[in-house]
Amino acid sequence: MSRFYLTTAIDYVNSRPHLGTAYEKITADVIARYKRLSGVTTRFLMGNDEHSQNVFRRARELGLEPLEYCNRMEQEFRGVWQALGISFDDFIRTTEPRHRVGVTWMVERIATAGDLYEGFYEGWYCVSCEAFKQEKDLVDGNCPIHRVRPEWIRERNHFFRLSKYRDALVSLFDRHPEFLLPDVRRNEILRLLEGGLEDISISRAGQAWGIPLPTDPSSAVYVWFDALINYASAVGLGDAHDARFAEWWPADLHVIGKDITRFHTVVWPAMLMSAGLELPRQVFGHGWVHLGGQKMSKSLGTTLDPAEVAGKFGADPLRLYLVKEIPYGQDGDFTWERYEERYNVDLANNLGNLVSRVAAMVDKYRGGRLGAPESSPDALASKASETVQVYRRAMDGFALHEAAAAAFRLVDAANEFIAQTEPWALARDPAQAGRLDAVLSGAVETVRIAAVLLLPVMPAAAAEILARMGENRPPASLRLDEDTTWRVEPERVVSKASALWPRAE
Ligand code: ME8
Repeated sequence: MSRFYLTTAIDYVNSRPHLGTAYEKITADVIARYKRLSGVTTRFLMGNDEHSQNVFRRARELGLEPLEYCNRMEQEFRGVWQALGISFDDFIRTTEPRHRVGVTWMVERIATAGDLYEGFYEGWYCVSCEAFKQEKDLVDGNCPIHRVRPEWIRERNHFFRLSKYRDALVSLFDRHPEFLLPDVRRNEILRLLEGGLEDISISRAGQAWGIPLPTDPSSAVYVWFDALINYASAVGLGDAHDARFAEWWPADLHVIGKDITRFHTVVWPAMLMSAGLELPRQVFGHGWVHLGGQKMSKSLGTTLDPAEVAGKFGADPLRLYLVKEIPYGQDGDFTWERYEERYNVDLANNLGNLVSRVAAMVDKYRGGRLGAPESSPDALASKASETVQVYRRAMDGFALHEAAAAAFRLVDAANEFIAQTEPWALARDPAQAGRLDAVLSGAVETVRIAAVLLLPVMPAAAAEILARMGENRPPASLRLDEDTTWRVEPERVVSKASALWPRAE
């Protein structure tokens, strides 16, 4: 049986989720829901990255123990993810014992492989990136991402022999061009590999907030080395590797932001190679969501609260906007004006209006019940089947925006069909009763198929539309193949209800 193990980056908890971090979880959720709809047994992991110095400092600012602070933040994060309809199956925190077991096991294995050595580190460190910086990376002496001056660090550290894995990584990228998508990200990493790799420090001396390095407990494991292991520790990496590890490792897909592709496609595979574990099959590095053209970042204070945005029209309109308006893999922009405009066009005028019109006509002309029509509108039926194919290809190639757009083209086709067939005119002529049945059934069927296609993107709204169109099976039991095939039902009960998306003025 096919299975799919999908993960997102785990978030630093020094502040609440923002629209950019939410974008990542929403797009990964669309992929997870699409896989489940396709009948693939899916495991979707998310979590929190807690051993960061910024987290420690934030807790102290608030006068809290770091763990107590992280416990509170877990609730904040879970609350936002729930409000956005994110359907993760597991949520890992790096302070959990299961993660510590995995990190300890992995560091010991890497040490046994001869890939750890002691050395002296001196250089710049940006706490917001949690990354060492070279002089050439800085702009006017500042971290170019966070625009703050990095700290100068001089300490005894433990190093990982990353340089040893350069050729193996080059060969990985050669053999598996699909390992890192989209291609722009792949090309960046290939250029980096061409320049050669330096070993990296994987410990921080004398740091209490973190997982003790098993080979030198006075040091903590460097937060990135710690964090990457979450993907494996969540499924039972450790001394005995519980049964879930055999079932779920390697991961099929890591969804991450473009700023952290180097960690996921250079450092992480090298760590796994050193430990003798299988590599993840694919990494997708999505782009940035900007806010009115500005980079969104916690440390710059230019963020937007996703729960607040979802509070305006609901979570599904926000999900649709982020998925459909931003080509997946590229950067995109959010402004309230554009958001409202797209809401009115796609939802109030287009899909929402279609659902209301179709239900109102079935109610008015047929008392809410449709029998089996004598014929089906062939052009509409073939438009539906062609849309399903386009949608599948797009989803399978991670062109989530194209998949959403395809579903909306089917909505357009249904609106045009109604405009052309004029059911209100057919209703005036008793001789056209059979034709009216066919037109109404065809419209309902098209709306039903569009709603199945929209389940991954707009789960709550699509479920509501399906219920209104008389689909009484639970959405989780629907399957892409069977349930997007054109159907002629012996009877459909269609319900009229209030407008799904009132126009925003
Ligand atoms: O990087 N638009 O955590 P994080 C889109 N803990 N994506 C964005 C974004 C934006 N404006 N801002 C951030 C970390 N992201 C580490 C990850 S994984 C083993 C450890 C993305 O809270 C960012 O690229 O800073 C990352 O994938 C995720 O949000 C979490 O960012």
